[in-house]
Amino acid sequence: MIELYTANTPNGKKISIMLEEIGYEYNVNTIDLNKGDQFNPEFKKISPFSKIPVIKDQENNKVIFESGAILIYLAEKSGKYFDDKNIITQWLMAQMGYVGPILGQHHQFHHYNSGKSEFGEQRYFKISTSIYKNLDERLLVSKYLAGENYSIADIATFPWIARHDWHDIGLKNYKNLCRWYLEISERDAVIKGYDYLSKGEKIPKP
Ligand SMILES: N[C@@H](CCC(=O)N[C@@H](CS)C(=O)NCC(=O)O)C(=O)O
Repeated sequence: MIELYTANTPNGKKISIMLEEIGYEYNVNTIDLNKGDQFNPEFKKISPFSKIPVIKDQENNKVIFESGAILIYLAEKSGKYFDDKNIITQWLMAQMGYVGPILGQHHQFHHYNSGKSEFGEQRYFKISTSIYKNLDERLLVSKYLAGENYSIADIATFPWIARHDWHDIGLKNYKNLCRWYLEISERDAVIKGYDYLSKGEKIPKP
């Protein structure tokens, strides 16, 4: 059994999707980020930067924070979605260090705080658009991000692209990215992991 400490965000959904993909039992512990649960001293003991997601593996009491590290841990434990480690690690790290942080800033300036900083809005819109283009180019020559097989790199990237309705970049205009997105959004585990609170939350259509 895996204890999952999470919230309804792209980084959180990466892990519920992975847990569904590998068929592990898990118990959801909701961290209410609006109420500041992440700053609770008990939570900080398992999450040094006060961020979700975190897991605790009840089988061995291991605690893992950072979504990329959690995906690697679960992939190694289950033996799934991490076959070609070198290439998968590159695409996973690109998501962790670039795609997620930039789209996260785009959410801040364009979605949550629009009108507050023209510079911020333009800067992150421009870089986010180039991320769509770069992912689209990759998916023209590769079925999945890291090659022919679905991997933890796709699982890490998918929930960020699932916020395309906030991005206003036009997912439909990026045919290969759209093809990848639609295919992944039809996977049973992805549908279930996306709606990990069982509230009927649907994956946004392109
Ligand atoms: N690099 C971290 C980022 C985690 C992260 O930024 N989590 C956000 C939600 S998506 C969070 O916990 N925010 C709470 C806060 O900043 O107070 C990871 O991928 O796990």
